Amino acid sequence: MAPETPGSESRETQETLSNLLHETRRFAPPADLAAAANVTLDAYAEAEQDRLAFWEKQADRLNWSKRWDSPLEWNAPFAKWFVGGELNIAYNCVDRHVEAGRGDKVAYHWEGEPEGDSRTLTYSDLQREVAKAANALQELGVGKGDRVAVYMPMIPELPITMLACARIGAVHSVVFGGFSSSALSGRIQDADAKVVVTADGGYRRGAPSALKPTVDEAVKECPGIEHVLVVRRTGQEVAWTEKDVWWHDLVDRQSDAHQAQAHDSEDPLYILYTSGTTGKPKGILHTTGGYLTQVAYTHHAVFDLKPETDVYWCTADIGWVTGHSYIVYGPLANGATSVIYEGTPDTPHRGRFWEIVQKYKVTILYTAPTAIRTFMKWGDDIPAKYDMSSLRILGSVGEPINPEAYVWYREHIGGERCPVVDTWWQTETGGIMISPLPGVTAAKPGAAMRPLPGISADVVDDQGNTVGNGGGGFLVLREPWPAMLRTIWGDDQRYIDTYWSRFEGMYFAGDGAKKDEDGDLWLLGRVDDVMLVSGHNISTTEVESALVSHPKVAEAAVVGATDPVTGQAIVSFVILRGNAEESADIATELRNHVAKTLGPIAKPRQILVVPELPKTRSGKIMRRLLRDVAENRSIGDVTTLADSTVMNLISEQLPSAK
Ligand code: 6R9
Repeated sequence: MAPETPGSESRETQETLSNLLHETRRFAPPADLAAAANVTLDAYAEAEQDRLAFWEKQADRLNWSKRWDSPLEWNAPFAKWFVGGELNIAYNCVDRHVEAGRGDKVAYHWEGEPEGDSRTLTYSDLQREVAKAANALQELGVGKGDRVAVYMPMIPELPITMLACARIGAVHSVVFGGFSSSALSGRIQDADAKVVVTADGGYRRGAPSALKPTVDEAVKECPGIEHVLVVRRTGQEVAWTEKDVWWHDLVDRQSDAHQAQAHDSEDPLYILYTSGTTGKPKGILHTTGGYLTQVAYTHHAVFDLKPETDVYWCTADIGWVTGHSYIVYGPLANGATSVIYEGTPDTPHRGRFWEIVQKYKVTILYTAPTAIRTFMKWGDDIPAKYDMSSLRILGSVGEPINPEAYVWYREHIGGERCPVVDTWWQTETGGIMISPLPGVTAAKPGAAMRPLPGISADVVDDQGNTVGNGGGGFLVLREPWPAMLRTIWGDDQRYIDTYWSRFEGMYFAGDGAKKDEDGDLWLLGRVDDVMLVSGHNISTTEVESALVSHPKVAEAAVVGATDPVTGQAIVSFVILRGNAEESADIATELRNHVAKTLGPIAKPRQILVVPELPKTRSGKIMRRLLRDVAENRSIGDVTTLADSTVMNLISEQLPSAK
């Protein structure tokens, strides 16, 4: 990390976040885990000494058809990693494990949402399926560099399609199965895709949910689409056009052998759109060699993956970057055995996740704070019914994890023995950047702790100066990293403007962060969400964490609403825990609790008890919509909400809560 300067001046600036939360709990790694850990303290020193040599060593985890000439070409802000190297990602994720005699090892335990509906795919199975799908895509005329849009439920054909694209050098663009036809057509048009792979539908909340009609709508707007390849998953009736072809008609008759070509280290692998709050979605472009290197290394390091014995489960949707990097590419590159679950955690009952952990003896679980808070709300007695003694490491991603949620996760899911790794990263970073190492770090609940070996992250003030310990400001990345986005698809200027213009020579992540007294990093939410109350910048995360630390609160979202006296005032939306009763003075109780925990400056002006919060499909709270409610505006664009009815529920609640 960059040298530190005293933080006192920078703490005064208006642009700098107030540092309110003090957390003193520490959880050291269990001794046996530390003793056998994949990565030890030495890795930091090694990477510090020679960052590029460190990443070259990690690139050697992969099988290269042609070795690179140089590790990095940095034409800021444009990077090329492992320049001149060639490899095939599908070969690295699948074939090489089969060739090494591990073909019978399970790659995926797939669990459908309907109970009893499951499939097991070994690495040999996956090799055959990917080869057939690659042959099928080629028969449809898909070649190297062509874009393939993917709009599918969480079924095995989804990773198979991604790997088939990677194998032939086609670029996949996976679009969340919950997005509307206009969101889908916009993404198809932006990437100029020529094929869409989809399914008739998928299962969600106990019922088949159609996908094909949405694709039909979207394709009408996309003349560039030549074929639509359709998996039969639910057996629903579907309309059919001359562009449509069934997966079972085309793929099943293909040869299960396919010769993989080597691709350049910088050939595009995929585009993934991030919605952002304004403007059109950004097509984040990832390439081949550097991306696979970093996701493989971080999956090995952060989850301490032992491929022979671990059963790893990342509960994310594959349509989110977390699924790309940590369900598909990282785990497969490492030869892991993973679980994929198609459905929702409460179908057919609220113990479904823990039933799956018990069934497959899952050892590593990677999920999101939003899910953890939901489980807290449902009650401790649910996970207590299952045998989860197989678990050894727990991960969190997607939002800052509130200390209370962290402690609950550790205790009620991890049996107080499993380290929790809070992993900070973004679609743009491609892989995990800041995280504890489970065998090394004495982790603090709520802190992402330190940049991983080989990564240089820092917190700067509004002038771009590094803040001292105890200071807050903006999270930046100082050096290029292997899995970094290469650009925004078709728009280099927007890439420069969005990420590389706020601070000279640094990548601006858009997140607020602080360094505590030990120099450990805490993420404080998107800077767009920061509230300015009586001249103090206050992070939404800290106030939400204070609310969640109250025994009656399961979830909280806070926003700043215009206020004649304080500039902005804090308005809180809370969901109560399953067993908590809504009493007349709950608002006073919670306001006082926040004042006691963080200080009077952070006391919310209003507390509104609501049944749900607006979230994206990856579980991030959409504070923008809550600001509309708090400021009595009509509610903005809700197209990326997981459940578009939520805003009605909240609005209905308002008069009584005020
Ligand atoms: C992987 C992913 C990125 C944004 C990021 C930040 C938030 C993700 C976090 C976290 C605090 C963590 N975020 N992980 N904030 N602690 N451990 O989520 O990618 O969907 O692109 O979102 O998510 O705000 O900037 P993406």
